[in-house]
Amino acid sequence: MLFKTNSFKQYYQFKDLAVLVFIIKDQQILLINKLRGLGKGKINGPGGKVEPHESFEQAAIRETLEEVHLSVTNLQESAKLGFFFKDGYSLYVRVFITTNFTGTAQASPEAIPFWQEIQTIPYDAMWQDDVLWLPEILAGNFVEGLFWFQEDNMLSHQISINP
Ligand code: 6OG
Repeated sequence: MLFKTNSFKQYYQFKDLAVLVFIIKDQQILLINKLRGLGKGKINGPGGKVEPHESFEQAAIRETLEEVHLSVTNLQESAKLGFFFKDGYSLYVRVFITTNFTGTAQASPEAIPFWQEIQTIPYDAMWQDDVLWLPEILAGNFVEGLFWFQEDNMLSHQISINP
């Protein structure tokens, strides 16, 4: 799949497409302990890969329901991120934020959800890129970013805020 970023004026090819969803309630954010897949053992938001013939938004709604049993609406697209791994894998991720949801967060085989104060997001337990863009989108900014990884280690990055 080819994607062009507004800010980097270049096309990039990605192996997989995925989504992340951050639900905000009062001054809290819904995070998960990821139990399987890429980033297993890390803290992240609900999300996962986009299936064929599904839009990014449909994937965001489906993954949030599957992983934490919450129905989300009014998703705001907040970031477009590209990840390139040394082993050749690459992933394009669209990130959504919402304050609109119904249900009570419940664990699934993929995730253990928990509400965290936004002021104390545990960045040390998350992917290394998160601290670079999550505070920006929580502040209402739109982010485009490209990140190069060797396994869990970020080697370099390019970020554009409100491109
Ligand atoms: P599944 O394996 O669950 O899809 N993901 C990342 N998230 C962040 N914040 N940083 C990264 O840096 C990530 N790499 C992948 C996107 C993978 C899920 O993991 C997220 C998807 O929600 C490298 O199907």
